[in-house]
Amino acid sequence: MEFLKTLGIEGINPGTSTGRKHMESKETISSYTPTDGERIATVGVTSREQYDHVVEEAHKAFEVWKNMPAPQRGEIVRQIGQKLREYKEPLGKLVTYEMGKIYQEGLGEVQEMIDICDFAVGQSRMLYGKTMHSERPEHRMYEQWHPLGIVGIISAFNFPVAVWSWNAMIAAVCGNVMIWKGSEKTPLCAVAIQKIVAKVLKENDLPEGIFNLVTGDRQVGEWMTEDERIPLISATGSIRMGKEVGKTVASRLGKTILELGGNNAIIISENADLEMAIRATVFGAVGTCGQRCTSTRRLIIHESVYDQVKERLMSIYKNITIGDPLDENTLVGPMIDQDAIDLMQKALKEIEREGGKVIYGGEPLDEDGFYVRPALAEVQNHYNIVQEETFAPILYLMKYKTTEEAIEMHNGVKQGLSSAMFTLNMREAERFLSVGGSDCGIANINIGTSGAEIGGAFGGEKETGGGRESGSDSWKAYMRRQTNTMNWGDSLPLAQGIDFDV
Ligand code: UN1
Repeated sequence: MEFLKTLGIEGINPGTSTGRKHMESKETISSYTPTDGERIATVGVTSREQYDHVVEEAHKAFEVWKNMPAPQRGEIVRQIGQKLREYKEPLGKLVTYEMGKIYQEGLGEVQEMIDICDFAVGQSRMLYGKTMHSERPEHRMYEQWHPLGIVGIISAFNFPVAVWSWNAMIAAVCGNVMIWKGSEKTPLCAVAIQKIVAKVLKENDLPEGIFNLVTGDRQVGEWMTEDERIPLISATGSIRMGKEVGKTVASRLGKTILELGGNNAIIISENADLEMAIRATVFGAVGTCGQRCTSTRRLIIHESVYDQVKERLMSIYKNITIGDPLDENTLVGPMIDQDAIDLMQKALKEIEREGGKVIYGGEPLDEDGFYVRPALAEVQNHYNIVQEETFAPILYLMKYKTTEEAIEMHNGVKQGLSSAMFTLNMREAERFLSVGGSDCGIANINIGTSGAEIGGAFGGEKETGGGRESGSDSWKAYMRRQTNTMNWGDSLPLAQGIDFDV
């Protein structure tokens, strides 16, 4: 595997992955490739002692980093983006090999990192505060944004590198230092990124403690969420995990950015361009083997086009190439592991038990690796199983008659991440985007639910957690706002005209 060598992560990788070689770990976790279930390498698990060391190093690095002008921090991020461009292909391959998404998506994920670097470089000159007119004479009032300190980033296996970058690159230009806990299912991706970033820091004579990596399972995550030295935790993952993180961090009055599960739907209206709708649906439902938080899970189809859509989907699903994700002809790679397959199988049984019908696929393929045939099922929106996010390529088909009914079904779940409507009817489209329409953080017309660009704020409502990452003004969540009032006169007028003479 040439790309492992290029990235300097070939073979067994002892020691903790913080880049501090003198601290070797006793415990290790293994990285497996879902393509055939083989072990690729082992990575050291961060011990409590190492964790505390990392926090101290981060703290020291903050003193350096926060005092650098923001555009100079932007310059470091620019260099990281440049290195990611150089390593785009090997990194894309590693993402594919360790996580299982097809190579096109692996490359896309690295591109997403490059894009956020570019965005963050610009942002480093745009950490704007407002100026206000004071009610008092000879006073000036304005606000400034200061960094928070250490930002804890907990990311999931499905986007093993990009989610870190949306948080880390924005937080970095804001002046924060980072401690990243990647998924224990994709530790090598995190190590590869850490190495690239460490190189840039070294070339610039900056401490590696600006970007830190810790490795491990729940335990390491708990140290972070309980740690008062970390003012902000940004966590991506399941709703169950997010509720725990939210509770723990709230109990110490820390801040969180939560980006949790979705139960994303596409409404296909009778006014849709059906071919476009179907293409978007298939990419949304089977892309990343149904393991994106933005994956299309529910299809709400107008009754007049229901049969047509169902038949087209069945025929496309029959021809989807499933297999080695590094093979350019493959459209669907493996799921992450056996547990993921088991959960999918359980969900398929539940569908039938609740009265639904699996009309296509679902079965694991008889091969090494964790391959399944993506499934189509006819269901009712209120089924318990439909109300849940099953992190697998199962697409639920449902029928509607009126737009009201479609929107009600659409919003009738606990999650609120991404949503889409396919229609060429302007009234219907505007209605979907209006206050009475989709209740999600992302709402699209004539594009699917997944594959959001980094320029917009990414995240969702309800049990999706409410956090926003990436573009727009998401940077504000990584900073503390300070309101400043400056009296340049020689008297001391009080606000609200209060008279207080001493
Ligand atoms: C995720 O699955 O956690 O919109 C994020 C998308 C990607 C990000 C998905 N840009 O599908």
